[in-house]
Amino acid sequence: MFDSLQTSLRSAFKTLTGKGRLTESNMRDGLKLVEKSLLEADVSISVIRDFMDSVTTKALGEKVLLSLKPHEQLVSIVHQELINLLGPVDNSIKLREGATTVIMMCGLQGSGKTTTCGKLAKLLLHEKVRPMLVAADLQRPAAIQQLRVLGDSLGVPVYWEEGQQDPVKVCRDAVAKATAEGYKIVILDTAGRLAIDQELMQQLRDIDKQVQPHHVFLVVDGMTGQDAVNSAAAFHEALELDGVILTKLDGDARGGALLSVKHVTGVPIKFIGTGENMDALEPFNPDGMAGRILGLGDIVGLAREAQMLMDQEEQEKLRRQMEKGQMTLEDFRNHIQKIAKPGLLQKMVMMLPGIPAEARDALKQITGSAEGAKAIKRQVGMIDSMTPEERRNPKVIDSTRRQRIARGSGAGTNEVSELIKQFDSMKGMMQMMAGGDITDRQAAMQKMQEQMLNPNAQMPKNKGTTGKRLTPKEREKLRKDRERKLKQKRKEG
Ligand SMILES: Nc1nc2c(ncn2[C@@H]2O[C@H](COP(=O)(O)OP(=O)(O)OP(=O)(O)O)[C@@H](O)[C@H]2O)c(=O)[nH]1
Ligand SMILES: [Mg+2]
Repeated sequence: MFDSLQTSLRSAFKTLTGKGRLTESNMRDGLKLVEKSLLEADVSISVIRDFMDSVTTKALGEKVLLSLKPHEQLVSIVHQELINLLGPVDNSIKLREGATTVIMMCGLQGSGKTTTCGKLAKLLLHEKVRPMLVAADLQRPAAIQQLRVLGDSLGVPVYWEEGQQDPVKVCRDAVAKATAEGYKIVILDTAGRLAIDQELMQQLRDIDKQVQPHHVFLVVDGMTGQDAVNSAAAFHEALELDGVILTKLDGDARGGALLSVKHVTGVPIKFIGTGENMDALEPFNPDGMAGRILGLGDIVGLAREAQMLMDQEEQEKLRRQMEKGQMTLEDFRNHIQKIAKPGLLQKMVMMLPGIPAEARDALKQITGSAEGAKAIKRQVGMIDSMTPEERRNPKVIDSTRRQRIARGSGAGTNEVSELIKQFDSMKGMMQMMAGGDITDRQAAMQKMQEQMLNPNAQMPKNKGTTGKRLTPKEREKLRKDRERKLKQKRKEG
């Protein structure tokens, strides 16, 4: 996601690292590079101008110039401004109490409306809300069929009318039926056009007027940059949108549409589409997205992806096990099997903080490849060859047992040792993730990355519940040291 923007921003910040003392002039050089990165990402000029104004004012402030790590300060200023630019967002869908909520999807041809209807339906199912989909695209002969196939695969009913020419009537009838049958949500899949034309807008306005949807979401192809933003403005004028859904951010989208659309139209981004399959819709979260753009990671997004894999009960069980460091190889097997879903591991890797671009590419390859899936299968095979006792307590696995497990699963004995080692360090990290506050979790993340990048590295064993966390006293001392140095620096400067 936004690989080129990430790389160019990173090199902008890099110009400031290692500078002995920061002056207004070298900060301005760094800022120019930030501006260039945004231009290259096809962000709208007016957005860049406003964005750079506020970043510059803050970055040239005395506090930054005097700080010990100006480059980190600039990252943090840009981070905060990105969040301001993208947010705030409320990505809940307000359901009407005891009545049917109607959502209308609209957008240009091929932007991803139909696919997104399916993804949204899946998300709602996960929330235990059963929606009805409505085939209101009568423009393209195959459109109804496309939605019906999607609905079938999700187990969601699709409303359609054979031979009907009038999309307004289809929507009206569908909403009447859904209301009568007590559906909580109806999603209207409307037709797209190659470009905005009067006929399309009139059709959408007619649906809007006669059906009065409670939400109108515009689906925008995130790969299209500035054009997308211009069309969004036109849709907003005609329909008064309440949210944008940006799709195809998994590809080589440059980021222009994402960074411009809220600022230019004033309409918030509600969801983002990150793939072709039905799971690939995420509630939009400005903090997480700003973090991902800067390579700082998206902890919230990561946690959410993990949560989507399990139901509440499983989650609670896992949390308790993690907290107590009681996870067994059996649990480990169940979890890696779930993570082995195509594309999921890859997506999660992309949300991890602080991975350098080259390493990210390598990880993307591994996690997206058939090899990655095969490796997981082998691990599952080894665990399957263990006795219940061995799964509960891998410490009992001596060399005889190791040989038996290896024979049973067709793996090498060294692979069995490797698996146990990996499980041990993971258990420690999980314990940190479950028990600690945000700093602990970030530290655990960092460990996990090191482990991924260098699987042979020895992981620190986790002791007690807090891992290697500093005591409040130690932290206080560090803080005082920092302040003293800063004061000293000010005096010298
Ligand atoms: N990679 C990727 N592909 C997507 C995403 N969303 C949609 N697509 C693909 O984009 C293509 C068009 O999607 P549709 O959902 O048919 O688009 P539409 O807006 O309904 O198109 P029309 O009905 O013709 O106007 C399909 O091949 C989808 O699989 C996404 O988030 N990522
Ligand atoms: Mg469609």
